[in-house]
Amino acid sequence: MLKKITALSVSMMMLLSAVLVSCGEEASAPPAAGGTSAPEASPETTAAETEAETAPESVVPDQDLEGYTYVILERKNAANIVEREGDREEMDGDILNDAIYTRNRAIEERFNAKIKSATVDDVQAPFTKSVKAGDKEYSMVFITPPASVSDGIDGYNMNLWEIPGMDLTQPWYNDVVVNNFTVRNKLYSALSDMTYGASIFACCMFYNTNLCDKYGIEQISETVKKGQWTQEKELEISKGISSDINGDGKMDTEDFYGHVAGSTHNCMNYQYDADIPYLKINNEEGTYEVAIMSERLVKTVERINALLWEDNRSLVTDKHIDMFKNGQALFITGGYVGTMLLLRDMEDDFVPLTYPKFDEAQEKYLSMLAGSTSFIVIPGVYADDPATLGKIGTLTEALSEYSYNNLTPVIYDTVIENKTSRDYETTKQMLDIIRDGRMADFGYLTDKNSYMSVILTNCLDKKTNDVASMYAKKIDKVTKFYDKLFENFA
Ligand SMILES: [Ca+2]
Repeated sequence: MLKKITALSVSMMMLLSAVLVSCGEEASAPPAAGGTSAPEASPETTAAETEAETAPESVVPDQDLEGYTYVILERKNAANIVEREGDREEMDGDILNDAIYTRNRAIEERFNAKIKSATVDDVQAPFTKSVKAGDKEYSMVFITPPASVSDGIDGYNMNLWEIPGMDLTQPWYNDVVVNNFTVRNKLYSALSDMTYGASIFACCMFYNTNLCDKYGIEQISETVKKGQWTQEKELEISKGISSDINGDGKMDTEDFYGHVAGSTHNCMNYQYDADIPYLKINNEEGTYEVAIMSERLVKTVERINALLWEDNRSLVTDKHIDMFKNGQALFITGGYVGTMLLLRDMEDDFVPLTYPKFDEAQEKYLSMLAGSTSFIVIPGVYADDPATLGKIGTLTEALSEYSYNNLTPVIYDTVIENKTSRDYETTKQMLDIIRDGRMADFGYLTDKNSYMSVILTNCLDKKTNDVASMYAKKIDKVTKFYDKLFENFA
């Protein structure tokens, strides 16, 4: 059923004037996917019942938490697009605001608890300060993925496997993050549906559906559904459609392209979404292997170099958004799901698109999460306080479950607003695929010194396919760094 949403949150409106923040510009991370496909409606649930008031039956047992106040420390906003994911104090008619408000009040009532959010410009300093002081002022912290990992290693976070009431195998926790970030049975942060940015910040591309019709190309959404959306497919489609539309003999921002990007860094998703992890980790042993150097990487570098620099397929320019909106490119890279809000006044129709697979044999489409995503962290001050920890675990679980069932569908409606019904269905299908493929790469998130994680970008900048020498230059530094890091996980 097509749902028309008219309310638009203030934060979403801000995005319209915001600069497109690319996936990766902020060094972020990508969580993984899997456990987070769209909720399945139970048989007795009708479309009308997907409103926030009617959660499906909960797997979390009701409890009396004796008025416990659950305080979430979080950023005021992320990338000018996501704000106050933890709590909203009143209903204001905005669908997202009201969904968060309704969620929290419903959980408060069920568990006899209070849910509040403490917002700051930067979470890191107040978080570590409170842990050092032994203060129990925060129950939960929303923090960027890289910070969450290093805070864990530095001893500031609880091991999430040891929280009573939390079941990390539930679908409201992203299973790729749970699996890839658990080292020696310790997991210091996770991605939960509690943070709606987890849906907004999944990296994706977009394509112009009118241009497919114009050039006689199959709608890319169909190609995706058939499992045939691959790097080579994009190369093939982009080749030959670029043209010097003003006829001045040079190719620039006045002309037409297969693909536009804001920077080479925007293209990093081609690497991770082609299932080329940086590290392979043995969770039990706590050991690792640098896995990035592979035939897959070499091929990907060759192909994306060709996409960017050969046959005028692409233009890399800071005018990429305007050009795409103006119908001057079939594909645009460098955005995430929330970028749809930036594009909504575009005249042509557009649809979000997962990045291509390496080849058709790749098991599933992947979507790296942008660094503006928040992971959840529980402060390490509760280690000797199992009673409070149990309350925190219960509320975290209940909030995550409720969000998975009732908040996530609302987020889609917010970004899909104003679509025609034809595009609404296609867009929703593509968003489901993107959501289902969300992933984070442990090496990408933790690599602070070597920039091995962005080896594709480095090759694109230098317009070289010589991945091997790039790798050779960095591998010693990388090994030294990770030997130490994994030692510290002990
Ligand atoms: Ca020209």
